[in-house]
Amino acid sequence: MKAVHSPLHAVHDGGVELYRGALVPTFETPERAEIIRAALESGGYELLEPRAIPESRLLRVHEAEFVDFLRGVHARWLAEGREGHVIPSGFPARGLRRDRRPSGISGSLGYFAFDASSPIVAGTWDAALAAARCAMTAAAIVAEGERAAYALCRPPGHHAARSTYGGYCYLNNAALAAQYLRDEGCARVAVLDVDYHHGNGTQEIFWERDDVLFVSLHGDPETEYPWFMGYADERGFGRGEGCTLNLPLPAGTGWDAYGAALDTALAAIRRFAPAALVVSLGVDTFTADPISAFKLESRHYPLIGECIAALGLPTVLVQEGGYAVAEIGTNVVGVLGAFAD
Ligand code: 6XA
Ligand code: ZN
Repeated sequence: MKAVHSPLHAVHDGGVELYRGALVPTFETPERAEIIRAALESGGYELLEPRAIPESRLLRVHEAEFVDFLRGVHARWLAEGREGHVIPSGFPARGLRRDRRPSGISGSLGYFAFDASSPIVAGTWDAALAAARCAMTAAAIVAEGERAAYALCRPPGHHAARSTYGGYCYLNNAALAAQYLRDEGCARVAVLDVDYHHGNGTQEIFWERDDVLFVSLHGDPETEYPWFMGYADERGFGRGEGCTLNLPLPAGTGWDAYGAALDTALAAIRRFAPAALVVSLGVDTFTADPISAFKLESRHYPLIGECIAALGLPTVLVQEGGYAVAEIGTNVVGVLGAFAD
């Protein structure tokens, strides 16, 4: 099985994030991708660099002004004499105007970001673009006839929406892969998000569409990030009504309840009868994950892979979260094993 990986991920090192009231070293580190890469190498996966897919493909999913902002914001930050990480400090909450983008950099940051946990450094744009290209390259490989391909995306993507970033995510890699498959002729595509956190960005991007099904299993947003989306009553809108399925699960969820919810998710995908599948593959459902509260063990990841592979669909697997770095490689490769040649 082919695995797409770019060394450029390492030029994004967020450094610090605001977490539970403290400025702490970020959980989303370059080491994560290096450990997954090592596990792929020792597992015999064929590692490829991403193709030079044109940046115009990003605009199939993201707004042009958002892409321009992400590309230029760090240089602008420096040009204005600021130092350190680019982090927003104010947001257009209820009662404030969100119909106009302030011209100043602080207002622009609050306009495009939805949290303070996603720092932008000098290399962020290059790494985010490389990750998006990894996902679209994996989609291209599957569109060309491979049964499955894996994209080792870092930074991750599923929180990034059409024109907002947050949750360590800048460009939505999984949504770009799904759209790529659509554009290459797949009539319907399903996105299955098994990351611990709800993929609010992917949901927003496909919210009003009936050609892409979004199904997500995740920690209940009553207590878990991203808090403001991911509830069971969100089902899509307009033509997309019924094409979003959220399965929030309580803290402490172990394999029995998780496996049952996964069966529900897979049944919905079978009913949708897609031509291809994109998996937002987070392994922060692992019991030792430092920011999550499910209780899956390493032996459960091959079971997840087998259940998904049993759909028999051409499948693009896109890396999302997972912060228990000692086990991240084992858990990711555990899922991928079911798709290996
Ligand atoms: C804010 C980001 C927490 C969630 C990141 C993640 N502290 N999303 O793993 O899938
Ligand atoms: Zn996550």
